[in-house]
Amino acid sequence: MSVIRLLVAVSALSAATLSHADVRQVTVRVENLAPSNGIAFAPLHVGFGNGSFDPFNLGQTASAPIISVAEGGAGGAWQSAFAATDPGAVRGTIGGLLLAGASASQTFLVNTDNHGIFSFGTMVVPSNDFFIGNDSGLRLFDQHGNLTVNSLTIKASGIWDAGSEVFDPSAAAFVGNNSLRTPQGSVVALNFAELAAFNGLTTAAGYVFSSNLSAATDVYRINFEVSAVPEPASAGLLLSGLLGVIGLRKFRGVKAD
Ligand SMILES: [Ca+2]
Ligand SMILES: [Ca+2]
Repeated sequence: MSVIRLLVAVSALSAATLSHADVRQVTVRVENLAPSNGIAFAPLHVGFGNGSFDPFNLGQTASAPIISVAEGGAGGAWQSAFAATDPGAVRGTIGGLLLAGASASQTFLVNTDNHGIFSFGTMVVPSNDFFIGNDSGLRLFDQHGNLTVNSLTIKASGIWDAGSEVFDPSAAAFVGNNSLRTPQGSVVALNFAELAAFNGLTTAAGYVFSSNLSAATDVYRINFEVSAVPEPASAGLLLSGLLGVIGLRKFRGVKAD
């Protein structure tokens, strides 16, 4: 390879590095704010997409993706439907079972230009089919790639009932046999009052449940923190390697072909 070709390669490398200007490192931190011995949350399913994935709507029958979140928390259909609708989305699942007072976090590389819309969902336990999630995608960045939303706090009044499984403590996750279910055939609605019907039951984590919720009780927080993407170490190494080759050829008097 000639020195000129090497220099062209170096220029291309610089251009590739510059094209990462719209990519941000986003750390998502989640926290269960509910009263102690109250509600817990399944791992949080998240995605940064283009806004095309919309798993549920208030007043409509719950889709299979949101049922997979609301009835058991596994969210497999939520993740696969997200991937099918928006193949370029960055998706993940944060934490494990999140008891009151607990937190968890995960970092994602997000292209703020075309995948800056945040979607989330997770099951509320104990319940048959309750969840938190956003009915509409949340745009996190402005046109310059700056974060415009630092945190989201969800109140008890923002807890959804998927309307897909009949209330039955013996079939409810965290207090009963989650593999049992009776279809409800209703629609997605806001509902936190039903959670009090689980009061006094012993949970899978060993505590006696007491919901202690009013509409204004904060139950969950999602924080976003952004940092610049570090220069890829591999690109730096490649660059110094190319420059090294140029130097070595000059030192050896290798003729440029
Ligand atoms: Ca929706
Ligand atoms: Ca229900």
